[in-house]
Amino acid sequence: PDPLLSPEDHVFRSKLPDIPISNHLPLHTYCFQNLSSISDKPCLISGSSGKIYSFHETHLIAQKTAAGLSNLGIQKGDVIMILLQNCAEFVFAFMGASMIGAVSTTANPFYTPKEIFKQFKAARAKLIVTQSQYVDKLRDTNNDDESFPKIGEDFKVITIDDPPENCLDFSVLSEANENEIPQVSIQPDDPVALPFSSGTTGLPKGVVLTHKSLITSVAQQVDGENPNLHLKHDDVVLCVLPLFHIYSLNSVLLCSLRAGAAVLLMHKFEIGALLELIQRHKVSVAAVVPPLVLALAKNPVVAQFDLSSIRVVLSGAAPLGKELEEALKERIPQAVLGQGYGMTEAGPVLSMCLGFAKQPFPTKSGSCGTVVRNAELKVIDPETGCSLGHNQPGEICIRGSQIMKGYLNDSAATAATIDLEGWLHTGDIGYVDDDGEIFIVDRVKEIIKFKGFQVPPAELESLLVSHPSIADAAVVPQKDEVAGEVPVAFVVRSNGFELTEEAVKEFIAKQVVFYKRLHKVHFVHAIPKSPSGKILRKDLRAKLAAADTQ
Ligand code: 4UV
Repeated sequence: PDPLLSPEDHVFRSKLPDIPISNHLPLHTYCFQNLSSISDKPCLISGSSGKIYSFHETHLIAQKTAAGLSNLGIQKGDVIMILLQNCAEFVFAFMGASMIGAVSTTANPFYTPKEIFKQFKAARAKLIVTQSQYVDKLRDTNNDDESFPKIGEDFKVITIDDPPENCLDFSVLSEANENEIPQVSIQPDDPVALPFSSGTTGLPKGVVLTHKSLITSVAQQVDGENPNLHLKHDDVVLCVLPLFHIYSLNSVLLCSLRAGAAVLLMHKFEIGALLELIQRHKVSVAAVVPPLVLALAKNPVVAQFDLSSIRVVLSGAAPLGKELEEALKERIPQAVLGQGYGMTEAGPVLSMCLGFAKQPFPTKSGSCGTVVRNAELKVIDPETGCSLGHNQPGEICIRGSQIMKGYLNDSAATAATIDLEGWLHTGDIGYVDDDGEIFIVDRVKEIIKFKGFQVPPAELESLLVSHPSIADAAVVPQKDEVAGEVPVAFVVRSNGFELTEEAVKEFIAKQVVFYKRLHKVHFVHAIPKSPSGKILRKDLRAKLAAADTQ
């Protein structure tokens, strides 16, 4: 069949009309487009120090950082790695890089040296902005890899606090002369952000997000006469979710910058500090993940704080149970509580609750919102590829200018995710109800989500089979009350070896960030596989579910 001819497609659209989107601009120009009218308003608030940067200061320091990066040799198209907890410097580095046409790859500072360098190498980063406490990970002496790059020689390291040996202080960036920013011409299709995601299968890959994709995504959320996510100048938006993940980077930071709302930066989650900051700074919009909803809904300490300033709670990155949603509604009755549904590759937002709109629509609990405006969404039968109508579950696909350009240096993975008609296949199973609301019911892709963090099974499987006593292995998600899902392994021992569950768990724990650790190891005689050699994950998941109910 001709892939370009599919007149029968059932396509779902937003209830909001399409709007003109300024996605011909560079991202920083778009985000700071309204600067003159909000210049003195608070832009960034540091939760730990209380320091406030106005929009003018934020823009100026970003410009200085742009000049500083350029002084250090960073040019258009070069990649810098941001390895930071949430802080103002994260914003300066990201926006500064954008201003010179450079690209930011964001990584979790809790990653192990191995995980950091895998991403660093794949992204071909030239410089890392980090905290002094993480620099030891960047000079990992245990690594036997001869090609291991060296600080100062092969790449530069900048720390936002006292720089250790061979590292530079952040002031080389933030105190540079903003008049020395090189003139660069930035095209809409040029990359600006390079988060990593394993997508529907395999290992983490660089997701190329362009100026056009991010502007489109932000505009779909906060632009127009009736924005889908109505952020106001006097809003204080909670930024406790890590900025290295696209959810917080896009829907919290970039959307707030564009809309002129203040961002309250918290470098880590701690319930007491969080509640105290919400109360002190009168947080009005809170972007959260389901485990945070759980804490806010159930932790008794919440009752001691005044949360009456909150008017919007956005939950995303993992399924939110109806019961939990109802429980939080009782605690914060004045707030609109709803979900966003995102995927790194989708730019990331596919759908958002229309209860957040300036002129809100009624919405149902359990829904992930309605497809964003200026985009098309369809649900396809995973077997036939045919698009389905209302209330029929199938694979969710999205099309629009917001989706990624592709995976970095991986045209095969890109072609397997974005089809010839430009539809991005999410690997999520869901349906659209009669009111246009999206409900996610399952996932056909491999990914495991621990508290919204990605755990790619293929990564753990490749580590497992590198163990001399393991012949074969498969990793699948198991449902978990608090984390949503946890990774568990099925392992085939090599003949004649005594290998314990503890030994396997420890072997993995040493090599991965905390949320990728195995919660259980089941020893089996063989891993079920299809004739073509694919792990039958569904069978393994079913096995776990059956064991759970016994
Ligand atoms: O690639 P990723 O880690 O990306 C995300 C992004 C979530 C966002 C982003 C912006 C928002 O405004 C927002 O509300 C949420 O998580 O993982 C993508 C996969 O996570 C699952 C689903 O399987 C995606 O393909 N997921 C994301 N959001 C939801 C979800 C949700 N609301 N309900 C169920 N699953």
